[in-house]
Amino acid sequence: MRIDVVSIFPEYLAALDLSLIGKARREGLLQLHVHDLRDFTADRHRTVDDTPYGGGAGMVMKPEPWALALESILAGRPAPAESGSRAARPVLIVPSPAGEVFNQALAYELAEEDHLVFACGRYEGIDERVLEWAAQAFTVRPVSLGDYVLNGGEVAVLAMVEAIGRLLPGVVGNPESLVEESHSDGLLEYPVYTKPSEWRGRGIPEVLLSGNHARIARHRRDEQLRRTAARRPDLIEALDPAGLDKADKATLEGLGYAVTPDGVRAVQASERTS
Ligand code: J9N
Repeated sequence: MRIDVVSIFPEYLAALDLSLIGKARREGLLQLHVHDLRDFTADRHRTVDDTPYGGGAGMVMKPEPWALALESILAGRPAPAESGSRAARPVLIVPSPAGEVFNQALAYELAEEDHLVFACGRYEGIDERVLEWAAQAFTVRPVSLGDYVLNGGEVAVLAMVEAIGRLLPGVVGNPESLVEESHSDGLLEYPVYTKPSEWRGRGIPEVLLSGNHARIARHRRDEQLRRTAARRPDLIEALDPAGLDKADKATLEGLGYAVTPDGVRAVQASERTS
């Protein structure tokens, strides 16, 4: 996969030289290129922003530097290999609190693409005409990291590139660690423990020392359900009942949920029998 990032703070993306993603780059599994938007300005002050038409707070990113930066990225794409073969459109991801919310499903979807381009806005945003114009050559996707406000897209890009990059073939050494983790089954992960078995007066659940793998699996599944009900009741209500076994249903009922073929719903305290 190739990823290009355009930013007025290219040094912000230096973290992508480190750890798993840095290793993937050095091994050629991921080609990542960071571009300074100011290199695509033509004035002495390398101006990237201006005041908003219609008034209002803050500054808006000017369109022309964005068009020149994106055109230079498009110009660097390899020509289609043979006549009649057309390369997939690159995807232009624009971090924005007004975008669709990034999640693991979107990470998997984007990990299938050949070419991602991230446009990091600052200030109050990028002139909307850039997104309209870019749709001629890119699939444009405004994406939010979550319902909170950042000063710019760079931190969102760090998170998204890490989430996507670790799904690329060969990046995570043991691919089994990708399937067992949080959110892949719609539940939060179970709590984990390591040595010593007693630490500062605190033990660990006895069952983990039993060697009984079926009981351990059941205990962990119940901990996932309990934790998810406590922290993310929205995920419990989104579960597909077809993916729940008898013991799951019993645990959920004990946690105050009713499980029917139609779904899982919270039972009002006043409706509960036991
Ligand atoms: N989720 C999210 C994105 C943002 C941005 S992108 C550019 C400025 C702010 N805030 N929150």
